[in-house]
Amino acid sequence: MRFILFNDPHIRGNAPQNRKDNFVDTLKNKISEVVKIAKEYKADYFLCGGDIFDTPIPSMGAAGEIMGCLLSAGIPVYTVAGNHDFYAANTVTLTRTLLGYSAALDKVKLLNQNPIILHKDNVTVQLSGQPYHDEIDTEGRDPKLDYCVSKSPDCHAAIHIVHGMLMDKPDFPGDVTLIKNVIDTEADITITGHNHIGYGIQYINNRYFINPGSLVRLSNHNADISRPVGVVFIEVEPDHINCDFKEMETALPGEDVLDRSKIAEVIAMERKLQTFTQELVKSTDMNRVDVTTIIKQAVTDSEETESVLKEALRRIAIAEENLAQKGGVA
Ligand SMILES: [Mn+2]
Repeated sequence: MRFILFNDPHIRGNAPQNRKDNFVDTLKNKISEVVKIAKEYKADYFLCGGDIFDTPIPSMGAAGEIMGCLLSAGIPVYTVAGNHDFYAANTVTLTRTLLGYSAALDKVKLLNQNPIILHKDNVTVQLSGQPYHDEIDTEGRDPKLDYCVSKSPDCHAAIHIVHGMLMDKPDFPGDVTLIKNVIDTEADITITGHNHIGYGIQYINNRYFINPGSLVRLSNHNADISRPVGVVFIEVEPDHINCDFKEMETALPGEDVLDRSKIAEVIAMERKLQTFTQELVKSTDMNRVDVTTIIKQAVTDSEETESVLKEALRRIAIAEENLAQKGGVA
């Protein structure tokens, strides 16, 4: 059974800051190449680590064209919802997003912790996933809840896809889960999105951990400019698993598509934001500063306040949705 994995394509109708090319054309070229590769490889399934779309409701023209190209391969697409795919880390809002709509029309298949079983010829694969949520990777959360699964003895391989910040090394400023802390998973292949730089294909204790990085370069960080952009071939045979990275031909050199002159500006801005965040954390006893966390920490645990908390989170999701529709944030 053969899979093509691509991560975080962030399909959108406008260009990220500092891209020098026509970004929609670049996305179309990338997805066309993914389709070409999948046909040549005779892939049975596409896998995606989440953030298929850059916002819950991206430009319909661009999304229709690019998704139309992907679906023209006639190969089922399995994915999990990433933080960009829905509002306020609240999966309830998925029904109001393009990803939810695509899933309702069976154009993409959304994975969750209840595994599905795929059969082809004499191979059986268990496939499950964990969408993004606002507790994932945070201190105090048992990472096994999101990253570790049990494998059915009837399967040749178990694959689990998570939209979370799994890393091989702790060199990221925000919430991170390290591979060594989820090494007990029974999944033969753990795939993660979310971290756009990726950590490639790691083979540890007879298990694969894979994040090839996002299908497009979205930031002008040095690591994003210099990394190879590509997909991963995954083949499951009765007694063997094979995973290979393939660099994309349509990925132009980072220098050609990202404006390096803005790097210093971005780094200075990030430093300022980090200092501001640290000050806020110090003065308030909070360890995270996104709005849903602030509200959760402000409301103490009791039955009475639980309904208040739910209502507040519901209203934040609606506010984010309204803002996004007005082109504010997403
Ligand atoms: Mn992403």
